[in-house]
Amino acid sequence: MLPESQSFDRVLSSMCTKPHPEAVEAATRYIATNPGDPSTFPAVSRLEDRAISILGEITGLSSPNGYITAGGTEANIQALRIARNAHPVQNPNVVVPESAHFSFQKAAHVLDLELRTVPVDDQYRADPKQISRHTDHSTVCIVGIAGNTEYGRVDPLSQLADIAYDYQAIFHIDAAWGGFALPFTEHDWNFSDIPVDTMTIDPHKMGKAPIPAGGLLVRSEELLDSLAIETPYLESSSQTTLTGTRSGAGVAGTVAALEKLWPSKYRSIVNQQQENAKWTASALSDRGLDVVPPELPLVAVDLPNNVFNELKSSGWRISRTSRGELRIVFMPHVSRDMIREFLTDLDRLLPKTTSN
Ligand code: 0PR
Repeated sequence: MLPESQSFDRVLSSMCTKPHPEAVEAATRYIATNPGDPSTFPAVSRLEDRAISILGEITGLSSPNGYITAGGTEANIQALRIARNAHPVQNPNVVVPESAHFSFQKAAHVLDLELRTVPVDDQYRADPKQISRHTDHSTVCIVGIAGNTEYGRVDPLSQLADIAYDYQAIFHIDAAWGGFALPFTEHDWNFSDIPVDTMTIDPHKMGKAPIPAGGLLVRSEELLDSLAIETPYLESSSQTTLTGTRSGAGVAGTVAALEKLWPSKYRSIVNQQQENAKWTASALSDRGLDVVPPELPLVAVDLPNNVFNELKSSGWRISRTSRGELRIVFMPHVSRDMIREFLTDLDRLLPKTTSN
């Protein structure tokens, strides 16, 4: 017998969450299907079309192309592969803000691209001047982050798109985490707001689909087709995915979650978590702590090392930014009560540990 699986109790660091029960049921039902072989498994293949069509609605893309990936890492690798294929130049490079997720380092390794990592501004957003300074005619892709991993910040995306346009580079947006929150904000971030070519948006993060379910969306069929590899012994003639055999669980779980939650339930989850994030940020400031206030539902706060370690040993699942702040990601399972409990534990530690 395997031990009990873990619950999301006291989990403040994860960008995944408790999936919707109907999505779990759908994922279980389709677990043995393979959307990588659409002629043998047409039902799950139709579901994937449905998933991409709803993700198109969410991201303002009226004839969406793309597929359900294993996660944000695969989607980011594939986006850079599209960019490299679209611009066959010598020594191609990709320009990313330093806030970019480490999956871009993996992508650059796999694709043998030079990764130019550019300093962010004092608000942890990409700095268009710096991005422009690092871009040249061997740049095949500029990446903007719509909800970065450490601070939840949204880059100045239309300015980055302009730079990409000037250099005829692909503009990729990584909305892996932020993509399910941004439709309910004032930000310009999607395909209809700005000329973006490719986008990562992960149902297994804010979308409440079970893992593994990432999303790659591509503006044109030609760009997606640049990934096509012939599959001679399958009935379908080519594959654009990175993986071959894929579980239909990710696809079915995504469709079930999207049909259940888009748009009104996602809207209420996001509004509630924005409120929780604001409330928590001011509760932490009231305690004299240095807080990075939330733009999307994510708060970072400077804590003494020993306090962080004590919280960790008392069962809180927490993680740090590269600068050392504690990160709280307000995923749907993070309730106001959970935060109150966290603050109670924090209050027990703060006076004791900061006074010595
Ligand atoms: N892009 C962004 C903006 C991300 O935040 C992440 C993951 C990715 C891409 C890569 O996505 P996949 O992990 O789906 O390939 N960000 C979190 C991280 O690595 C993911 C995470 C999820 C972390 C659950 C912890 C956890 O328990 O930090």
